[in-house]
Amino acid sequence: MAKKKLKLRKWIRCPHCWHRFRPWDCVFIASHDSLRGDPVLGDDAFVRFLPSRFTSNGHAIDPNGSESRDVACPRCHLQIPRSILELPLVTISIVGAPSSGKSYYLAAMTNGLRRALPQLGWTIADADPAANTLLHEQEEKLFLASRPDKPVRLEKTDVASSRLYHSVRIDEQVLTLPKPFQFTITNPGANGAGGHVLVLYDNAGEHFLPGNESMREPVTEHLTHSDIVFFLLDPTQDPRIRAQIRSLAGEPVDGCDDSPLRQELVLNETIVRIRKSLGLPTNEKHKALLMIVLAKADVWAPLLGHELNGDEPVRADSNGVGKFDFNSIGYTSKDCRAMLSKTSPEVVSIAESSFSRVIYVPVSATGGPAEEFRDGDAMQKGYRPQDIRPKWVLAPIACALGYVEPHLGPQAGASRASSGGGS
Ligand SMILES: Nc1nc2c(ncn2[C@@H]2O[C@H](COP(=O)(O)OP(=O)(O)O)[C@@H](O)[C@H]2O)c(=O)[nH]1
Ligand SMILES: [Mg+2]
Ligand SMILES: [Zn+2]
Repeated sequence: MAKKKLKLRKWIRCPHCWHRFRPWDCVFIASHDSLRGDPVLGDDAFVRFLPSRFTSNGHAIDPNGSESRDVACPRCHLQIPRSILELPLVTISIVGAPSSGKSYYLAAMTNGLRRALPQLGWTIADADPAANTLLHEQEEKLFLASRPDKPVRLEKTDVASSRLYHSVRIDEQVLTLPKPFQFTITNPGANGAGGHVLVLYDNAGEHFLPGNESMREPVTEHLTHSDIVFFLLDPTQDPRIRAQIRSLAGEPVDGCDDSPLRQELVLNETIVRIRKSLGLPTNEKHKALLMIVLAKADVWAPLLGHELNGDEPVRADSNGVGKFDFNSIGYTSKDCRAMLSKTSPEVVSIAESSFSRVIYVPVSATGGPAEEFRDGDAMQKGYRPQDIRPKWVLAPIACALGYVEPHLGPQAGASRASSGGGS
C-alpha cells in the first residue's frame, strides 16, 4: 500500500520556548539506554541528535542503532508532538487570581471536550499524553471516580512544582518553562485533512499578583504568543457582587467567601505584561481574543438576567447534527457584560480598552458549591463526583475554535458574539 505523504508546515513554533524553526531542524530523541546526558536537559535525559540514518519505515536511527520516533525542539530540546509538524497551533493561556477556579475549570473543560466533541463530529486526542498527566489525574478524580459518593478535591499545585515547569539550560542560563497541556483536534468540514494542536497554558495565579517581580518571564511569556487569553474572573470574590447575591437570596450564600483580592489588578497586570512584551503603542489594542470566563456561575447566575440554556450551548441544526449555539453565547455575553458594567465596570473597561475582541461567558465547573468533609484530622472542602454537573464549560472553547477557524464558528464567531471592545 502506498504510504501517505506527510504535509509538513513551513514553520514550527515550539510550545515550550516559542522558538520558531523549520520542520527539518527538529532534533530526534535517542532511545538507546546508553545515550543519556543532554547538555540542555541534564544527565537523565536522552541525547538529542540530528539523524543521518533512517529505517525503511522512515524512522530515525540513533547513534547507537536504536529506532527513534520522538522529536524535540532544536532550542530547548523538549519533546514536541509530531502533530505540531503538520497542524497549526491554537494557543490559549488561562489566567486568573488564586482560587478563581482555574484547576476545576480546566478539568471540567477537557473532560467535557472529550465527551462532547465526538458528538459534534470532531475528534480530540492527547497530542502528548505524557504532557497531560496532571490533567488526566484531575479529570479522573472528578469525573471517573470508582467511589463517586466519596468527596474529593483538587489539591493546590505548588507554584514551584516540577509538574508545572521544565528547567532547561540555554545559552549558559537556566530557564523555567511552563508545561503546556496539548491536544490534537480535527474538525468537521476539514475532510479529515485539517485540524489544530490545541495548546493550553495554566498559570499559577500567584505569578500575576502585582508586585510579584521574581516570578516573571519566561514563566508567563506564553501570553505574548497566545491567540486567545481566558481570564477566569470569579464574581463570588467581588464584594459588590457578593452583596447583590446575598440580598437576592436574603441569606448568606455558600461559595461566597470573603476575599480581599482585587481581580481587576490581576487582569491589569496580565495586560501590562502582554503589551510591554509586544511593545504595543498606548492606543493600539491587542489583536488576540480575550475571553472573560465568569467562573462559579452556579452561585451568581441569578444576577445574569436569563436562565442559561442547556448544559452546554449546543443545539441541533436542521439535519439533527449538534452545533455550538453562538447565538445563545452572544446574548449571554451581552448579559454578562451588562452585569459586570453595573457591579465591576473597571473589569469591562480594562478588558475592552486593551483587546480588540472580548467575549464574556459564564461557566460552572462543578455545578454547585463545595461541601465540608473530614479528611483525616482536618476538615476540607470538596465534591462528591456523583454530584458534579458542569455547565457551559465548553462555551469558551467553542469561541476560541470559532475564532481561529471561522468556518467552524459563528462566521467570524468572535465578532458576532462579541459584546464590546469595538471589534
Ligand atoms: N461554587 C463553585 N465553586 C467552585 C467552582 N469551581 C471551583 N470552585 C471552588 O473554588 C475553589 C478554588 O478553585 P480552584 O480551581 O482550585 O482555583 P485556582 O486556584 O484558580 O486553580 C475550590 O475550592 C472550589 O471548591 C464552581 O464551578 N462553582
Ligand atoms: Mg489551581
Ligand atoms: Zn523549544
